[in-house]
Amino acid sequence: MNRTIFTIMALLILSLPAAAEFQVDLDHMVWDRYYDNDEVNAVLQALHKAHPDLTELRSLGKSEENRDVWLLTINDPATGPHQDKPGIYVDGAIHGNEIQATEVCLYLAWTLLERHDDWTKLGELFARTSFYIVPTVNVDNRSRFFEDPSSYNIGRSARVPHDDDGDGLEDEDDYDDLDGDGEILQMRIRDPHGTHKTHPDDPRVTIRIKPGEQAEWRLLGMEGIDNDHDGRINEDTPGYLDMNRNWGFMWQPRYVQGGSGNYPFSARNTKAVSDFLAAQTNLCFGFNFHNYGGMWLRGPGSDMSPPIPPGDLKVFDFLGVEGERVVPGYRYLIASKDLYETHGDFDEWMYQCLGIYCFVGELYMSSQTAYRGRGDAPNGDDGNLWSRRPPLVERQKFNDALMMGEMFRDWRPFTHPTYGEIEIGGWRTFTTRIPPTFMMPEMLHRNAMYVLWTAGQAPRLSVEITETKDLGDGLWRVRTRAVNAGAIPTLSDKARTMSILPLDEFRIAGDGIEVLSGGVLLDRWHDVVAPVERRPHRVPTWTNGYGTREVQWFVQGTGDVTVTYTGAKCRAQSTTAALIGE
Ligand SMILES: [Ca+2]
Ligand SMILES: [Ca+2]
Ligand SMILES: [Ca+2]
Ligand SMILES: [Ca+2]
Ligand SMILES: [Zn+2]
Repeated sequence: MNRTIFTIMALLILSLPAAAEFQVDLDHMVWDRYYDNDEVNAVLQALHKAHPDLTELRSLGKSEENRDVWLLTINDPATGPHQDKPGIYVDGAIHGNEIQATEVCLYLAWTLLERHDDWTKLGELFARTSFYIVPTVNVDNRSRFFEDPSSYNIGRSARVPHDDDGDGLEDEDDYDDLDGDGEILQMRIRDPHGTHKTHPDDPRVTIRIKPGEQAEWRLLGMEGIDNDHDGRINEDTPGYLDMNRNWGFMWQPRYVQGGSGNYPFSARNTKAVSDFLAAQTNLCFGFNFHNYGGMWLRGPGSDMSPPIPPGDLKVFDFLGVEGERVVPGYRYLIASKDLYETHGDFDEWMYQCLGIYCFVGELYMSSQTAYRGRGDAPNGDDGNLWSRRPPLVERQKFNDALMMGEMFRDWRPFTHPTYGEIEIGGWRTFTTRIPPTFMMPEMLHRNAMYVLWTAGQAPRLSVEITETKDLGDGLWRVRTRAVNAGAIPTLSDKARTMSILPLDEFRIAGDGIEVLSGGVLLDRWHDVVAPVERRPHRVPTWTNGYGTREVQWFVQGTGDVTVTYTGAKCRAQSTTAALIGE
């Protein structure tokens, strides 16, 4: 290269203004936008830096493409170590294209850390609860959603290479941004013998013809060419492993459950997250945020799964109904019965293997893009009325009135190497499964507040000694009671009946006493006790949501006695009384 030209070019490059660095300002966070992976990480770092005592930020592991899967632990150590308190786990974007799930996690973390000093009740909740937040499980595809030409339907899977079409090559025929507009949109071709026609009320809308009608178009799928010249287009896109079919309960091979992977936890991210969760025995509730439908989903996810015990159903139902209130429009549903059957889901594994209650939160309802006045019927039948999605003509009216038409890319001609003269257009990347940004703040707030409401239902025990009865000759009857002020039991029925975790313990201790017998007090009026056989100073038990647990001991001696209740998912509680003879 000519030296002068090189110098001029170097000067030109140097004189260009640097790309605006993203600066996190925690005091003025903006929530009507989407944060890409680098920005999410910057917010996490900023939260950690601003609250080093209240947070731990650590990578659970590296993804297929070597990105960190970050866990932000939020806990006030002044009120105890995080593992000694009931824990709430929240994650997002296990499907990489479901980007707003990450934003809910981020908003939750920000609310907890930035507002617990301002809101008294949040401060109380903050003091007694630990939060574990993994904003992005599928970091690879959520990153690529922003970086690569994309579509709301592209990027669900983990980027584990896979030969989808069995031609010996992996991931060889991806989508292509043919017109270079940075998005992967629809292709259509004019064809009188095709399947679709233009909607009479809106020329942008292409609808399926009814039998006997004259066709005008044939849809050709998403933008792409036959990259490997095998006669098919977009037949082997990167991936495919669905991280939400890769968990180790009722996992099924690919011929039963598409996308399940070669074996459970074969995706690096699911393995990393599961290792953390299995060791975190204080967790009492999990949220797994996805992006479509407006639902709080619980298991069973599959007809093969065992039924949920009645006690746990009560807990799910109580919490789920409240979830419908906090986020209006959401429905509390059973995944396998009300939606469809799946195998190897995250929430199923959480509940069935770890005994931790879990909801899938399906954020955003496209019914929110309806455009109707009082008494208006749905506008423009597109044959899609079974769903809650407004008809396409109506969505276009919403698009025009509220989004200046920016949600849809109008059809534009393109010369395709295989198809010839075609058109490219359609609903743009940040639409359809993703809400318009002006709807974000309310969506984030309502969903985060529901997580906090649920956290407020975590086991919260108090213990009291209800009786110290002097029976003479240094013999005492001591009765004690634990009261759970939360709706969530100290152990789920699943965890307890399947012995997933040891039972909680009520203990009595005192320097001057010998414990003769002890057991759960079943009926205090008729003295019905279920005595423990060995080591009577410790009575294994649990306490139901909004429930009580009473325990009785006979002890010999005098002096102070202390009763203590300990359990994996509740803060230890104790109280003391003096046994002093007459
Ligand atoms: Ca292939
Ligand atoms: Ca394009
Ligand atoms: Ca091909
Ligand atoms: Ca191929
Ligand atoms: Zn999903």
